[in-house]
Amino acid sequence: MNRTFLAASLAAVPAAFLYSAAPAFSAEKPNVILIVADDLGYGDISAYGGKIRTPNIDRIAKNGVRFTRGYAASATSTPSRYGILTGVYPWRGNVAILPGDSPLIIPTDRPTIATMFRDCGYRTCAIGKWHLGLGKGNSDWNKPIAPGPSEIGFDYSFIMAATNDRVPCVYFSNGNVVGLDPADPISVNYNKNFPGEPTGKSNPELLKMHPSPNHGHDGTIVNGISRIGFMKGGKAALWVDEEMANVLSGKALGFIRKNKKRPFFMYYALHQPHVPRVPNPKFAGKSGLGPRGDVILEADAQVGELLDLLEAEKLDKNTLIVFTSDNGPVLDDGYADDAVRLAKEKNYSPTGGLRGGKYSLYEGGTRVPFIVSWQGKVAPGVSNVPVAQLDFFASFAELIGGKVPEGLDSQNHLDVFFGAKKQGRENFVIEAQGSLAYREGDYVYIPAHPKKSPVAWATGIETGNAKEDALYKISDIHTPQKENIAGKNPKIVQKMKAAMLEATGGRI
Ligand code: NG6
Ligand code: CA
Repeated sequence: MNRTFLAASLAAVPAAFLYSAAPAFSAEKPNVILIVADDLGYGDISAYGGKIRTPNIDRIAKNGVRFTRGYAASATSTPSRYGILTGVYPWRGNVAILPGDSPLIIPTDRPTIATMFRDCGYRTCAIGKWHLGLGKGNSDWNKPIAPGPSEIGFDYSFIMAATNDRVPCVYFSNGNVVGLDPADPISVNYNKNFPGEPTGKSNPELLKMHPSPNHGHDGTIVNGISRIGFMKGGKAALWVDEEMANVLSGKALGFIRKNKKRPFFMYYALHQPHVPRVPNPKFAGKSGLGPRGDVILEADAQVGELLDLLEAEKLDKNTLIVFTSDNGPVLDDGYADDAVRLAKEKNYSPTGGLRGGKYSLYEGGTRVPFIVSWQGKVAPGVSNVPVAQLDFFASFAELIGGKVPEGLDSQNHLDVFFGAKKQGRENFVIEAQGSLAYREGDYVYIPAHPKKSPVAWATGIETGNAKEDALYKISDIHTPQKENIAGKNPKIVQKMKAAMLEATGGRI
């Protein structure tokens, strides 16, 4: 289908008039940069009213549509990212948080958002956090590891295998550990330590950042920080957390410089503010909110470097940028970095007042910063139409003339992403730690999950798993979800339950 876009000089005109819904045009091929932060909350950036100043992320918002009801598919990383890349609900395959030695969970014969872009003539890359598994299992980390990003559509990748709190703490470029000395091979084990290797548990005196009680994170020590899991060797290849932003930024900027003459798709998965939060000294102590706030400043500066390069290379008008987060925020996710105390002291809400957070079926789990900008094409503004990251696949396919395979859950809502339409997805199934909830219209229905924990272990976050069905109205921006209105509205509950069963094929 073809479309006509009008220029942003008409920015004063409401978005709905700027983007004509139906007319014919030939597919345009802007560069697309999809920035996905890690555990960044709705209230963590200033464009959303947060206290931490994020002028660069706000630059994207200033030029784009800022969604007040933008959703990740899941309240944790692996399933959320799986949804973005495959366009399929992660709960269909029971996708959950992966250890760092997991095999790739996306079948290589499955079309992904990256193969879709590549088939349309784009150069594609994945930079930063991966967390979708690598190799076939039982990997020899000292040899090229496949399948990985290259086998599911990314021409170039520079990634960490899982999370910054999990071994192996090394970067992988196109399937190879970067900077590996063959004389010092890497071994990884998620069950037991290697004899004689220090851990956070046995050698706390070696730590510069300590694990919180009752979380884990007391395995192998890398850069003075103990991680989840055990690894040995690869000393020359180990990452330095303080430098991670610079390293990833260098790779992202390098990719753009190299591919500026052709359309490119960049999946840019920032590592902040996931634990361990270790800012570059440039940002340490600058936010007043401890390391968690400092690394958000760092992430913002990283985004600034990207935007500056796009401007310098005159690519800014030809590049569609999405900024979002894989799931909601958490204060204590495993390290004693003072985030809880400082948030309390400064009355800081990383969810921006939304209930719950990471791991939660409440809004704080999946309702995240969600900005879409394309200068001159997308009329800047704020939209309260519900949108989902799951829909990037089908929507970008619509934009560039790409193929959407049969059977995806991803839907084309390009008009909504561009701020034009008032009607988006009819419904959306949310997942958190294997539990599901159902959103339709202004309501969210959280079925009773009586056997599951109401609190996400020592994070203290309410999961939304309760003994009874819950119904909440979520029409306003700062949805507190204080009152469960299920009891007063049995008919709506019944309707929502039936609709949910239909949407999930019988799963509740
Ligand atoms: C949890 C970890 C948490 C974090 C999370 C993954 C424990 C107790 N907690 O299992 O620290 O790593 O996994 O976060 O192990 S995510 O953003 O990648 O989903
Ligand atoms: Ca995350």
